[in-house]
Amino acid sequence: MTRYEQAKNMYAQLGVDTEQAINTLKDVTISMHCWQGDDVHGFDTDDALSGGIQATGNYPGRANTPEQLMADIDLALSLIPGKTKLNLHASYAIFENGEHVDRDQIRGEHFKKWVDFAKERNMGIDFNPTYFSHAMVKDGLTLSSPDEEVRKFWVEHGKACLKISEYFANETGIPCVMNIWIPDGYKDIPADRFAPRARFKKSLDEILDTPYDKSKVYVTLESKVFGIGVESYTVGSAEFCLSYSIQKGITPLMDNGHYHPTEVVSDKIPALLTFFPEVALHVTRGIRWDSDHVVVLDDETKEIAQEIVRCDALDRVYIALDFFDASINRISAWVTGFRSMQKALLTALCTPSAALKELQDSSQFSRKMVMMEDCKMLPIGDVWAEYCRQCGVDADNYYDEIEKYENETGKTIVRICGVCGKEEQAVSEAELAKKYGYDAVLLSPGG
Ligand code: RNT
Ligand code: ZN
Repeated sequence: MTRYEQAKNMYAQLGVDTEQAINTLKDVTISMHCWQGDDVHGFDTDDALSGGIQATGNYPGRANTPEQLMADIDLALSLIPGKTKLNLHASYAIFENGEHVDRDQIRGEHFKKWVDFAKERNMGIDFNPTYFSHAMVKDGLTLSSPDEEVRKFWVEHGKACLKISEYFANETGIPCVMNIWIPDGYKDIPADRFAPRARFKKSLDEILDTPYDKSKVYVTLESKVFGIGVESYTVGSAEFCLSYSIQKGITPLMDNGHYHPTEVVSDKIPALLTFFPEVALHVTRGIRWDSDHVVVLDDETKEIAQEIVRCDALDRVYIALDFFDASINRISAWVTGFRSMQKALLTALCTPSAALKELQDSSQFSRKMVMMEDCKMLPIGDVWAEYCRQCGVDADNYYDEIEKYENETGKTIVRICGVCGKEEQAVSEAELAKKYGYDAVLLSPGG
């Protein structure tokens, strides 16, 4: 008997059908955030990342062009089992022939290359208006700004993004989840907490009252508790976003980096599913703050997956990942994050949930605890290996291939010898590239 066959029997004794679990997992779509590949830079402005979020680290190999980003995504996709969807930000518009329009004017055609890319790979596309890293973010405010010119600009951006989302859905034949997140807030104690929220509501109404095809575009609203530079107050708080979503009939999005450190999104999933037909997630890993570390197979990721599965809500939860670690190989970060989320889901699907629920309902709490702990020792790794085998990817060691690509593409290159052939002190990729007129700069591994 193979290891998988042995594992399958062990699970069967608990009433778990591993084949069914594997097949179910194959059908779960997880949305792939393009912004992990280039530290949330995008292609439409040279503005530094703003909005209270930060990508830290200077590992070489950041994608600088759409072509590089697409190639990087392709390698990641080849190492990720299961179904994915492309998750784009508006800032990843691709302008051609010298054309450039501002974010209030962008149209579907500026994303045609992404549509071609997605269609060739049978992927749907999710979308995000980009309310950060832009000159029209005035004093950190967008849709809640008291400056009508600013507020209107961003309302127009939201409307433009709804149209683009419709275009994605029409082109791919797959509905587009469009997520709205704004960074608006204040560093210090506000003198007025109400008016900014009233303006945010008005702006959202103006965007969403513009007709759009609700059968093709699913709008979600992401809340946040604080950001770097907006520590005292965020306009789009949890209560604001939940209340707005339920009133407007849109979907709330929970990013598990966006709550106080002892709050857990896993517990919030069943609470929201009681009231909302659908719930959306940004799965991430915050360390001490919303640090957006790569998702790994930790307790909360497992518990989030358990809740989705226990609630029988795989078709009611839109799962997207949201992290950006610039301190390690970015393709590896994607693959590890995706595999971790899938491992968590597989573990949940291989849990005898019906039996555990029965123990809870009959107040057999000691037995429930024993069974939960026993489940932790089950050979889930063998089921994972079988899932990977069936999906045509290796269960482990995927880093070798990434390293090979890293060496071949030359994006991760050697530190430039400048003029005299000596090693140059690396400042930043961009700075060196500018200095020497290269597209990408040569940095020594680890340098
Ligand atoms: C920021 C939010 C938001 C962004 C992306 C880039 O805190 O999590 O989702 O990370 O839109
Ligand atoms: Zn997020």
